[in-house]
Amino acid sequence: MSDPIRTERHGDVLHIVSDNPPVNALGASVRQGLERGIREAMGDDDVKAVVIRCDGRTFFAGADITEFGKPPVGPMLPDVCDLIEACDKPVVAAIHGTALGGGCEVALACHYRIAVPSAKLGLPEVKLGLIPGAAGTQRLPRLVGAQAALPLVVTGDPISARKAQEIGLLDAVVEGDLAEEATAFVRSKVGQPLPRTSQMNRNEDGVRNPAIFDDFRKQAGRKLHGFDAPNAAIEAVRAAGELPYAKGVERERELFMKLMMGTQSAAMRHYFFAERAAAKIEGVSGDVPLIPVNKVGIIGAGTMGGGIAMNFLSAGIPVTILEVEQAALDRGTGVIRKNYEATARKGRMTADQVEQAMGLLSPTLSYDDLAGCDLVIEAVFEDMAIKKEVFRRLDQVVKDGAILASNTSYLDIDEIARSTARPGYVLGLHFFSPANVMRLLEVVRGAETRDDVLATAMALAKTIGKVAVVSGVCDGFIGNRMLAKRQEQANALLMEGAKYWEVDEVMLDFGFPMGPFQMADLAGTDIGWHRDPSRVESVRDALCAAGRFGQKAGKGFYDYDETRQRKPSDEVEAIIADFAAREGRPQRSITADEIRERLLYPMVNEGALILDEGMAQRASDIDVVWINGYGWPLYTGGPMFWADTVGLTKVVEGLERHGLPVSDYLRRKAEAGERLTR
Ligand code: 3H9
Repeated sequence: MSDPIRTERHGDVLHIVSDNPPVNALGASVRQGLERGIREAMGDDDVKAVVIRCDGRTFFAGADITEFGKPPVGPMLPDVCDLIEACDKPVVAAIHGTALGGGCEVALACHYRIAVPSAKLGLPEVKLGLIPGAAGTQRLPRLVGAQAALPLVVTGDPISARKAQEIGLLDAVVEGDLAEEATAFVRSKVGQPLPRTSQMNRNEDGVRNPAIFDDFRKQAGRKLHGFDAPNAAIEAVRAAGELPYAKGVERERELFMKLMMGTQSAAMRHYFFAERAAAKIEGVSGDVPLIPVNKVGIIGAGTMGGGIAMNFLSAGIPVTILEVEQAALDRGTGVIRKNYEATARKGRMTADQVEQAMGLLSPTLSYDDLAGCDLVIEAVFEDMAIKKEVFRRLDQVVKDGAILASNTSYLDIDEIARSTARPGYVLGLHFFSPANVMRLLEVVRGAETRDDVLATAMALAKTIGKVAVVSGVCDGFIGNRMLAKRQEQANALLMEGAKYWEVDEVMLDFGFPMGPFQMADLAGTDIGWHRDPSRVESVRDALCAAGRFGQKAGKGFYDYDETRQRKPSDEVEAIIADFAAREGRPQRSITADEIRERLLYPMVNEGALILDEGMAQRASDIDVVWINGYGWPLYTGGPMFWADTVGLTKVVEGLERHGLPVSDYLRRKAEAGERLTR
């Protein structure tokens, strides 16, 4: 492997330049090169100042995550940072792209930092279940104050160059050629006292006013719930005020190492690579030519169709939306506008941007207006006969070579495709509700779906900010197929004596944002209901017959008050008791452990089946689906990674103990002592 670090002389200024694609991660050879470069500068009297910069698309985007968990190779990043800071000649970091994590810490160790206007700076380690580990939590507060450091370290969200300059993280934002600007900048500092971040004292704000830490914790509230790293991050920033620098660094190290050894960080690092792996399609090369998508058609302006449309409008792609009646069309477009206006009121969009997005929307009642679309997504009622009819019509009017997609959440895409003369151009695009908000997109690959069609869908997903996962054609695809197994057990538990709020509570404790019965209330208990109140064959039928349609009706499994606070309902308890008695099931008290195992282990088993059948490309794809589509807690890594941390033997034993099926695939993996994920 060639050396990723080179040095260049620009007169009396030494440039240390990294070229380590794709993101200039700070792997061992980069750290070695940085050390060599600084030593070269220190040992050469002709060098008066130093610039550290990167080739390629970005400044150092962080430590090399692939090295984590492997035997360390020196020099370590904290030592490299200390060496940079100790340099007796001014050193400036010249930043473009993203200076993240270890990259931001290298910049903090430099005496000065300048950046181009488009640059972003951040300490995203918490997103990997960590805190900055190269003195970032100690240097940053000393440079910008604890108050300004907290959001950066605790939320991990990067900030713009302008904002960084405002808080004092950047010394300058420069418009011209970055290398030249940096040379001139650092040359102007020769002979001046060197500002060393570790010796600064703006962190005293946290000592004068220690309430800022608790206030911040309160403010961040639920978002941090269950995650270890953000609390450790707050503690580290606090330590920066309370302890001398060297002691603070020790404290950071302790916290960092504890997190690094824990399962949360392992899970979140797994997720980081899982999300990126999901974008890759097995058997399809990365350079298959994509089909340009400049205009999208959407059939159905209901909640789903409208939400889907917003994704494209927000990305600047024109949308033609079709309904059968003018009233429904007006209602649908009205809701889209209302949603955008609500976003604008929250300050996340300007009034101009609202008009721009709405200007790209063409409502229509005529299929003929879809003729020129490159992609049409159908979001009509979940009924095979209706879908087939829609696809037959689309096939007739939409130009050749255009993609036809269904947003079905469980119907057979192959059967839908066969109703057209272009099955190769048909696939499923399963959005999750609310479709303008939820990040997950299941891209369903039919038996005949062409490679370029699939690759186009995956690329388009990225353009509209979705995390896409490829699924094969099976009932419920990846997500809903596994959800059905959880629901089956949730319902069975009620019949055996578990209370529905206990079941929900166990899932909340596990880290889900809501339990299965809260979810039923949110979605509406009447989804798919036969609408005959005299036909009561299930608890769900009984709820609907009693007008308990869920949150929208103010009552479902729970009773809701005006603030949507939920309370268990006596009426529902009586309904459930009645059904349990009818089934003749003996009632018993059921432990939280049993509830958790019976809800989650069957999902793992179903995931294993999905893998065995090739319906998911890899175990980590299943984790991506559940984390983004159903609120599975990120810090457990998703169902497949979680099962690996529990131990597959234990999962199999649990399934057997509860009399539940075990797939051959899961049993084989358990017996071989293997994992589901890598
Ligand atoms: C850290 O710094 C800890 C220190 O405090 C401790 C020091 C002691 N390492 O995302 P993309 C790969 S923790 C290794 O698709 P984009 C990525 O897997 C780190 N590999 O591009 C992918 O590979 P592939 C803190 C990495 O343009 C390829 O690069 N830093 C790393 O959409 C392209 O990535 C972070 O957490 C890495 N650090 O986004 C930043 N980063 O092509 C993590 C990326 O084989 N990175 N790869 O699938 C990011 O947020 C985004 O990658 C970035 C670019 C915004 C930079």
